[in-house]
Amino acid sequence: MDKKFKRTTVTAALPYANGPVHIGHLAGVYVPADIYVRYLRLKGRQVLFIGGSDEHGVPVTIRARKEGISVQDVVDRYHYLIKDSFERFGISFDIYSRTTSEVHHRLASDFFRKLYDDGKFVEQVSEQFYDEQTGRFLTDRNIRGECPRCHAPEAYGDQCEKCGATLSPEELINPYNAETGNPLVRRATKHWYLPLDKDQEWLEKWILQEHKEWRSNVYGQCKSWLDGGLHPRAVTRDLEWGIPVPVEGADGKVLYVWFDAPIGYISNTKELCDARPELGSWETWWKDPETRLVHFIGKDNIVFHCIVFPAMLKAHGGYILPDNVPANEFLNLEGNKISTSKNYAVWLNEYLDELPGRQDELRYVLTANAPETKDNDFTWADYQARCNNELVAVYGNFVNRALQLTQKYYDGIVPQCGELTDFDRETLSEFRGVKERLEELLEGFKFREAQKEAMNLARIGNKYIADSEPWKVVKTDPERVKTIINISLQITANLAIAFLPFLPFSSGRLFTMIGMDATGNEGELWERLGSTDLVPQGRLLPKPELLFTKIEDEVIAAQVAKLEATVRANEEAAYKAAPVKDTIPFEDFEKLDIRVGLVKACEKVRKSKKLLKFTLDDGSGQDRTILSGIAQWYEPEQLVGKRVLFIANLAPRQMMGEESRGMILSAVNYNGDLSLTTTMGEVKGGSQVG
Ligand code: B3M
Ligand code: ZN
Repeated sequence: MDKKFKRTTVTAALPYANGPVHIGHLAGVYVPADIYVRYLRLKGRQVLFIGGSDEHGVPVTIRARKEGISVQDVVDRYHYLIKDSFERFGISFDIYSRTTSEVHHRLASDFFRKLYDDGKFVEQVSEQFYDEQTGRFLTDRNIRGECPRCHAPEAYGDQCEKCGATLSPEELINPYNAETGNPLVRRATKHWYLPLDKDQEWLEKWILQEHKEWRSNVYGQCKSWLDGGLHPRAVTRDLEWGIPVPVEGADGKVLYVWFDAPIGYISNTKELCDARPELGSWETWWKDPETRLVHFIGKDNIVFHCIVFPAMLKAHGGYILPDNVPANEFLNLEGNKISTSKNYAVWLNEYLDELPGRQDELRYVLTANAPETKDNDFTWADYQARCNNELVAVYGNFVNRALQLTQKYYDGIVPQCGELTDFDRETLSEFRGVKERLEELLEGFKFREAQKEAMNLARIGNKYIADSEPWKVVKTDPERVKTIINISLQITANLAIAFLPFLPFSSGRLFTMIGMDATGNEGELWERLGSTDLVPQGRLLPKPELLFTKIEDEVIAAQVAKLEATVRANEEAAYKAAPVKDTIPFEDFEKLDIRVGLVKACEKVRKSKKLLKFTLDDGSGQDRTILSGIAQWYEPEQLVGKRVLFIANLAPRQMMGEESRGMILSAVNYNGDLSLTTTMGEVKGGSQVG
């Protein structure tokens, strides 16, 4: 870190309190932020780690309406659930507060008022869509209507999900309120705008010239925003839920959620420092140029943290600007986008209940697969593989051998280290530079690579003990074994230290198993990372336990099944029957001759995955052959003796060398599954259907 900074304020995006937090949140923001803060603390740096719930905005109001409860009830439920989840995952915030706090309402309101009094806003009256029945203005996402491009009936006010067109509500045909279905009218309303266009020049200099070191995905997104030219941005909304606009004549208007939320970082800092005066004043952490500000966010929040919030801070005056914004890309789940609204996620609270005590496993896998430079995918199969093949088979296996052999050969007492062989020296030399390598990666926000570096120590340890074969050598050269075990215990201690920022829970357990009380002196231990005299000879070690245990197949199968059930439920919920075809005269229907067929035989069709060949009794005395593409859904033998409905007077068709006389009728379910149609009662083959 640059010498000019004396302290660091680290913020992590404030998650919307409209649902639990999930693995995408952890991977994208909170595990990287926690690794970084834990590392800074190990280095003895002054750091504050600021978090909290984002409790305003549309998402929480949608959830409240959906559940028929108050918005306050929604945010109370999820604020505490999120806070608890973060605590249980060791996300070591110095404060995790919320934007419905008194402190925040006051500070955000004063912040807005200062910009207002200083004439930093542009006032604009514009026409917005208004629902006269509910008396509410609507935001883009709450407006639906016919897409002007593809005429899909339910395009959103900002985008058509069918053809992907980016829209504005004014373009929609017959716009209506997505919640109530009411038609909308246009009504004049006044809002206040942050004139970002006036910040274009200094933002270009500050970002594009002075922060070339920002991650390429962050720098690139800022550059494209700047190249596109900045425009004034509304900072107020016509909503009931939020922080009232502190200006006369602004009844019914609140601060735009993205205006108030980032200020939440500041108000949460104030709340913390007011409660803990030893931390100094909150201004020190937000206004002193010797404070470094780092924002951890997901890529969808880049513009707000690199352009809008800095513009607000600059307009207010006196604040520092972020020195770095290491935004991660997105984590997908089993190839699909994680979605709170579709309940498609691995929720942290459920993970903790269903896989108790496995916080470090998830922290490890999410860091190993972190979407640091591109979107990545979480699969339960990969989670199991990494846990079993890396944490258990490499890290856990090595430390277990070192500890178990200390028990077996020396009753748990650390043996003396004797003469070193070349192999010993070579192994220890690989440790020398580990601290520097780790620190360089951590300072550079390269947590994925840093964790790999720590895991490499375990690979070195595993190789050392496997190649030294103490269980063999003990028969011929017991003195040698003392050295092997002593060195293995030194490597074990180094692993506990190296993994401190990443896997705090298992490092804590491992310190206990090597008889080290690390509480409160982790910093000193970190400075000794790489040394080989961490575990003194003669120390009596407690009985060891396994550091990690295998993840069994059935645990993974249950998680995958849970996700599949969610996908099915979403498909079912989203299902809308296809529009009815054009009306036809009855005479057209009468041309169809639909009959009941009794299945006398049924078999697969060679070289076809889809077709089954039916032999039907159609009441004519002659067997009728019909081929039907339902082999994916039925085994032929289960259909013999069943009744099916078929169109008897279709022209015969050649299919896979067979003549098919007619069409068997199946229903196509919401998920594409085919289900044969049949009769309720026992009717004869050939009976007419009308
Ligand atoms: N709640 C958006 C999000 O959760 C927003 C972050 C605010 S950080 C000040 O992605
Ligand atoms: Zn469209």
